[in-house]
Amino acid sequence: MQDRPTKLKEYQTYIDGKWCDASSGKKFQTFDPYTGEPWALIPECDAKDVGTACEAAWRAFDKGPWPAMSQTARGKLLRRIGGLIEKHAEHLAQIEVRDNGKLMSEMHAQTKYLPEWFYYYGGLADKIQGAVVPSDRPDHFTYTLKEPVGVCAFITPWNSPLMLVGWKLAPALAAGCTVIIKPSEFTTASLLEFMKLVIEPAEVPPGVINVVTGYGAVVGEPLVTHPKVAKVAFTGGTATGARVNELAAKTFKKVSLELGGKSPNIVFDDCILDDAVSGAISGIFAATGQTCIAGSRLLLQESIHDQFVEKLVAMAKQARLGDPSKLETQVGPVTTPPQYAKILSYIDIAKGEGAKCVLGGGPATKEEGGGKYFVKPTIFTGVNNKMRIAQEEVFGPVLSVIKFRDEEEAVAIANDIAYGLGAGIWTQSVRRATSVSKRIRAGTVWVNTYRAVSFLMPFGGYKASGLGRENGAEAIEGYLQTKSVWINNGPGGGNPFIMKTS
Ligand code: TXE
Repeated sequence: MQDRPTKLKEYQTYIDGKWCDASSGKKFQTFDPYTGEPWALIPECDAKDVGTACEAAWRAFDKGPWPAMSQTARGKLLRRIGGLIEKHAEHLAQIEVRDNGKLMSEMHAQTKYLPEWFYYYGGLADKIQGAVVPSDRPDHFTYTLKEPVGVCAFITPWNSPLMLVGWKLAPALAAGCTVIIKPSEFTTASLLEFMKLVIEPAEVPPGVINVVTGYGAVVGEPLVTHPKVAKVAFTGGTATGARVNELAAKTFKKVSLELGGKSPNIVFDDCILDDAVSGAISGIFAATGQTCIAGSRLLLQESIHDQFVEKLVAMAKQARLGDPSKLETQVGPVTTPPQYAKILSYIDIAKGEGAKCVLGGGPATKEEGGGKYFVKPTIFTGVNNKMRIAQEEVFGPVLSVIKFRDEEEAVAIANDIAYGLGAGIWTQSVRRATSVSKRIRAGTVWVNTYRAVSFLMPFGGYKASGLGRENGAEAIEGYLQTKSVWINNGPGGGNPFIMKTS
């Protein structure tokens, strides 16, 4: 078990290559969701600190070592960052667990995998190139340049704090952007440790990566509206994403949004049943259901419904709740008090709507392995797709089971939702796998697996689940803009009052 000291650790934030307090001198507490106790103090920044960070990021983008650095040197720097994350993966995972209550087994896997993003985008840094474009007029030479968009603001959530920063940071640095990161007020510490253990020793020039810590609207809104910010990359809830998009539009910023989901996990009667049961569990109870890709709507073909539910309940009942820092724990606490209240309120809503609770259905007691913010793995059957429990994101360990007759009905139910982030399909038929994957309106479809992500595969949402893509070569495009250059090697002249066409 990790050591849990009682004295509060004091953090500073990192702006323009220097460690500093908030300009107001204020600090706020961050909590360990397992014990419910505060464990660290974080600077409470405001619009003034945002202004300082934006100016620093702009200076670093405009002059100094960063824009002068070759793409190859940037690639090497990214690989150095990757190496330092590997070195400190264990420690970073421990901080994540203390701050967000996710399982050590999961957070360690995440911090060990995170270097791959920096190796991959480090490798791509000097493959970013424009093109020589054929010209339709004699004497003209035309080409394009791929240039960084400029200063980027990242606003990130509490569910996978470092990983979701890494998904943005690696392609942005590879593209040559500078960055300001506003982490969630619930889970700031791992990013500050990352700055100390990784970014400083990697010798990233001052102003290239800045952190402004603090509350959502107080720090987030001045960041999203600051004139020096050219792009906002946001991961969080759909309502906040809409607000960010609206604010950013006023100054024509580029925006990428990775928002919520209500993903269908569809089980056909020709699947390998035990694999699908395990896939359904991983879809909703892993990470205590606090993932945007949670398979929170389990669509079961009616011919296997009863048998499947029986196996599912039997397996979910075995889940070991407890201290997230212990490797044997399978379900940990909910990360934030508002999230805990939200999950419990949705359990009440589901009961009120007439769904049948066949497992869990409330807080987990100490005897059941729970603690302050624990919700029992909960399964509702008899859900129809019109109910709120089927349509709205709970972001917790609450599964809605919906019956379907055939492929046609499964696709109709899967798509009858505002979201479109992920979907699972369990079948042994290649025809069904390819055809249903094509018809589902979601950014990712997993067949006979669930929750797989990689630096190589684009990730993002259809519909209300977001805009743009993270990961894969495509993500770099979000941090670049194209410049067209025309060079006239011939005589000037011609009619100056008309557009120059060929
Ligand atoms: O997220 P918020 P919350 C979903 C999930 C959850 C709900 C609310 O359903 O129950 O969102 O969670 C910053 N201007 N997801 O309230 O508010 C905030 O400080 C600028 C899905 O925790 O979206 C934090 O850094 N920024 C999700 C970030 O936005 C603002 C992950 C996300 O917080 C702001 C988390 C404002 N006005 C929640 N208000 C996913 N896609 O994985 C807040 N923020």
